[in-house]
Amino acid sequence: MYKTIYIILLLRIHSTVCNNFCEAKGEQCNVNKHRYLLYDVNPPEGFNLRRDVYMRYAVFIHNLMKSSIPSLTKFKLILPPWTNLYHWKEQKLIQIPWSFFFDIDSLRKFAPVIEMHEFFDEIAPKYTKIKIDEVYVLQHFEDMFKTGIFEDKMEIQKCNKEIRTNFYYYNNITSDNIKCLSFHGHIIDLQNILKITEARTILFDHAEVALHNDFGNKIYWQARRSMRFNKQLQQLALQFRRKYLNSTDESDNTQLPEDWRDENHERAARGGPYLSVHLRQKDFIVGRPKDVPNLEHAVKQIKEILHIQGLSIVFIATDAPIKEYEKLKHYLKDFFVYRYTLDENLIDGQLAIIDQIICSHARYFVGTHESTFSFRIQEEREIMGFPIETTFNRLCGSDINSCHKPSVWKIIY
Ligand code: GFB
Repeated sequence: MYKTIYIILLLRIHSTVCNNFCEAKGEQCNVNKHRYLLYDVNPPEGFNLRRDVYMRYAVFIHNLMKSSIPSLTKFKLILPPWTNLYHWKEQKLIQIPWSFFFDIDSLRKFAPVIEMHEFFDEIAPKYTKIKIDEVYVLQHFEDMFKTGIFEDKMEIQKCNKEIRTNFYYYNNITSDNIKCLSFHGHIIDLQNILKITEARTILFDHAEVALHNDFGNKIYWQARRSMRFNKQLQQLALQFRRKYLNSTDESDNTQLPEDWRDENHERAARGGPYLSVHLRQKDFIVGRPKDVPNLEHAVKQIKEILHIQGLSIVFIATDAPIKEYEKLKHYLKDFFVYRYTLDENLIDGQLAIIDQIICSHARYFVGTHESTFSFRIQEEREIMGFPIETTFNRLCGSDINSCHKPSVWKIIY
């Protein structure tokens, strides 16, 4: 009896909040209406850091779904389209959906995410303009860097820099309500904003400013495991492995269940009989010679690893220009050297993913110091269950023969 009254009371309170919200907007009220969380990242950031920012917001939304506050459980996360990435050759590529790279159904098994075009369909099927209800441009507290005293807090302040007023390179996505939010802390603190607003669409720009809440724990790894690659890219990588690298999931013991939620934590992956190398060059070779090798020094290290591991096939993933790769191949002429170049119809980001998939299936992997591209390969290998010592390896910088190994980020179930 008391229970029934309590539930009715709760429903009443909820419906009043909802009515206020809908009426204020001049819309017909619908208690089931979704709310939308959008985010975007500092434009120069690369693909693999953006993947990390996605995970922060996916975990955030995943946790909101468990909230006891009904209005917080209505959020969907909008996947920000990929535009003009700094490292992509085709600089005019704009608004590429996530499905080009990832398996969206798999992402949805972790968090309620939708593509931007689905958001358009849901929120404004009849309109040509979208005005985001509230935009918060995250920025660092300038005084914290001056004083060196860092504490978790957030505050609406004057904008430190010029801000964007239309979003995702769409002229028709704007807002009349943009504020700069100085922020230091973890992403969970953003809940405080969502709790006090009834806005239906909220965008956090420069979303990378908010830090992980759950870095490296079970939830983090669930989000990471849900980031399965687009099936077509997986297939292309598999064909290449079969054709050139004598590698299949059956022989390598790298089969994963169809659904990431059925994965287990057995460490039994063997990998294909090849060494994979992620050799990050371009901006890395200029800025970090002590940590990133030039070609000659990379070759010396690759030969040593091939010798120690008893392997004769090497797969190279690199952003080096083709001429540099040809040089490297020449230096390694006593071995079988491969690079993925088969499909000219793929865009840079897709080629990069195929490189990552092939690297992740090798018997032994060596990457580049502090490259997020290499980190993501290490994570794939953790998911497949490779022995630690075949994964967390890096090339040493030019003329340095021995260097610290990368930190080991073990998977948690
Ligand atoms: O992925 P990413 O953020 O890794 O940026 P880092 C590097 C981009 O370069 C990739 C291309 O997304 C690819 O487009 N790329 C790098 C590669 N290595 C390869 C490769 O082996 N194969 C292919 N196909 N493409 C960060 C940048 O780079 O480094 C930041 O994101 C910043 O903006 C920082 O510059 C210093 O972590 O390596």
